[in-house]
Amino acid sequence: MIGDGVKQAADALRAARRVVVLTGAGISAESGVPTFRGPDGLWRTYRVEHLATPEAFSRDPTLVWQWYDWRRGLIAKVQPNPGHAVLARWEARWPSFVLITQNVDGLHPRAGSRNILELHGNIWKTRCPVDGTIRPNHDVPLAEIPPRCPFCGGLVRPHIVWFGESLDRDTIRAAYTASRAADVMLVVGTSALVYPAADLPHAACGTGATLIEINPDATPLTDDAGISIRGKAGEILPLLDSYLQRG
Ligand code: BV8
Repeated sequence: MIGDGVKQAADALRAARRVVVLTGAGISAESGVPTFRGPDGLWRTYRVEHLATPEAFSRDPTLVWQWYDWRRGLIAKVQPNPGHAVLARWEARWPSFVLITQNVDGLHPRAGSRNILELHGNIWKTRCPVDGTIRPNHDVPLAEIPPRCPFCGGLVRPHIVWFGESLDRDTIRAAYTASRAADVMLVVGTSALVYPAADLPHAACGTGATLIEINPDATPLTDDAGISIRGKAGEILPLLDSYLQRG
């Protein structure tokens, strides 16, 4: 029963001092941002190897930037949902609270979260491959496709981690440190298929954290989750928050 899971989760969170949350595309689904592997997911329509790899970008930077420009246009029209808002409020609730997200949509910072580890980058930033400069870019649509570095004139890329690329070392290290120190790890809206992000819950469990999963579907993490709540983030997180408020 959802109610029992939510009550159990509230009890575990109330007793915790160090809380880590790992989010995936599912937390943005109720805002209207398509997920990747769901029935209407992006990877159903597009071939990931044609768009989200460094090889795709060097082969056809215009096509890759057209895809990101389309996604940016879509994300610019949506708002964070109640699930994002709860996680933003929770930042001040525990002595240690770290939000780790796989999402590149920027909806967590827009909802007010500040202490965020963006494992896969951010669709609202570009990076110059020549000098590595990362710049915010919120133009919708993009002023030029493909966009160029204002400094060196070279092609800039999305500041996003593509398949086959390593994550930022400091970011993934901080994510593992937070996961290993956690009393509770809440995993919300991820299919838990992409590594190394999908390894973080195992790292948390390995050092004794209670794992709570919120997802309408089962995932490879479900069997390891001490508490698994079958539901939507935008509904379950506010419900969980109300249980926590009751004390
Ligand atoms: C790396 C950027 C070192 C693009 C992304 C074999 C085994 C293990 C690993 C590998 C392997 N072969 C290759 C690898 C490594 C590879 C990998 O993990 N591949 C997987 C697919 C097998 N990983 C990498 O390449 C990473 N780098 O490992 O470097 C290296 C180097 C070379 C070779 C090997 C290793 C880089 C990974 C980052 C890739 N970039 N995106 C872009 O976004 O534009 S990943 C992509 O998937 C997304 O960014 C997203 O962040 C990520 C995870 O997806 P989810 O967020 O989970 O979304 P999904 O749609 O899958 O699921 C949504 C979930 O929400 C579902 O469960 C659904 O039920 C649920 N849901 C739906 N509605 C709701 C909901 N939940 C709650 N509420 C709702 N309302």
